[in-house]
Amino acid sequence: MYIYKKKKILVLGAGLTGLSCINYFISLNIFPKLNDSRNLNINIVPNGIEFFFGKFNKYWILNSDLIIISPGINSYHPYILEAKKKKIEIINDIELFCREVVNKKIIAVTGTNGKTTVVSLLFKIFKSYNLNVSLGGNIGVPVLNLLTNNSDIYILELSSFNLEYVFSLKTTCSVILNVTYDHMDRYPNGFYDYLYTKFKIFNNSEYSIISYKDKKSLFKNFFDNSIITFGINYGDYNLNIIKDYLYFNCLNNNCININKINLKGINNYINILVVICICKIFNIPEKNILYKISNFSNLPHRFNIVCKKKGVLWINDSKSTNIGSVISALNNFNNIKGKIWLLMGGDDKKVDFNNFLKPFLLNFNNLLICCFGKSKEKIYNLIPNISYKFDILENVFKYIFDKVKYNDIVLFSPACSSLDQYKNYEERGEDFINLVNKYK
Ligand code: UMA
Repeated sequence: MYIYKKKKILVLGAGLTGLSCINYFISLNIFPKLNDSRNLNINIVPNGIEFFFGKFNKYWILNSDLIIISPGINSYHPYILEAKKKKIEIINDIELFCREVVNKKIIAVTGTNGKTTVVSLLFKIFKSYNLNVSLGGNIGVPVLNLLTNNSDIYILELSSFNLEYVFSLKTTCSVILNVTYDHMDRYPNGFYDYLYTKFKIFNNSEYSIISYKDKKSLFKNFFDNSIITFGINYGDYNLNIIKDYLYFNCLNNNCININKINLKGINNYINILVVICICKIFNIPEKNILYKISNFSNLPHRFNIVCKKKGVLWINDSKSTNIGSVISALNNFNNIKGKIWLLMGGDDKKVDFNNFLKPFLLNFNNLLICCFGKSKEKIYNLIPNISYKFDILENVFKYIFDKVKYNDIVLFSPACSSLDQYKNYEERGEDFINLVNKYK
């Protein structure tokens, strides 16, 4: 039982997470302070809460007993570093949640890509089996808002930011789907800093699930044999892809026809494998699993075919905000007849593209890269002889629309965050769709 009364509590960040924390404390009859470095509309502040908007309040930060930090706030901010030096306790909303739900089953899913697809599909399957289940976290519903559901099982999508300040996470099942370079602007000590943060998801998990490939490479010194692995052709839970069929070693009725499911692409087939693995741990009948897999529509902006017009395939993969996702998208086009027009750009989050992305792109002899936005120079300079640069996405369309030919693919998989030119990846994806419809 944690006692918060009499503590000087500060909630940092007044977005979805911060406000859910404020409401949680108010429900305990505790009134923390609220601080956000942006000038926000004061109407969002609940009655009785003292707030400070416009900059971080150094005095408040360094004179608190407990700071609840939002995921969007950088741990390397000088005031946060100073608070850590003063040994002020810093936790996040996930930690508050875990302290409340000690006797419930938690499934926690992290990974650079695929988290939302996996948790959404899992949630649908669990619901179809009438389990009392809730879904939240990075997917958009702050976890503290789930407490009132009083569920038996909580499915949590956790980003690396969510894992930074959580200490009491205890799960039935934790998964790292994949780890590739991302968010290097938040992890100045580099990739391993990001990797170790993700690894925290296994600190207290009954079943730890990870890809066979990542276990052998990235995490080779981390595990004993208790881990469950998954992968294509290898791993405890494995999948073979033969022509139009997915063969799963873990299903009795073991194959799925890929023409009968909406989730497309190799990465999505792996996501399905992970979902099956978790469902098996929870003893969900195969008929529920297979029925929901066949009915599940791909989520928007994730490798969605916008249209095929005059033999040209236009694909919106705006959710691709890192190297791993553009590599997965391109992996689906190893043997195509036409050209691949790859549209990349945005805020690169200080990730180095030379290490993995450039050698991968060089494998394709039919690739043309159109780069735009803040990172256009950086992307252009990777392979200048096949690249073109533009300020905005519409200029890309003006250039390519009369050059694309039958059998070509236009793949909008930006590999960068959208925040330099758009509100979010959804707005960027809508822009792409509108431009396809305008120029096709
Ligand atoms: N803020 C500051 N100073 C800063 C940074 C932020 O004051 O230096 C303030 C902002 O002004 C804003 C508030 O903090 O008012 C925003 O907080 P936040 O960025 O932590 O965002 P929330 O609204 O709380 O949303 C968060 C997640 N955001 C991030 O991780 C950046 C949402 O994930 C999540 O859906 C939500 O909690 C509910 O749990 C979004 C995301 O982009 C979708 N996630 C990243 C990703 O998927 O790549 C990790």
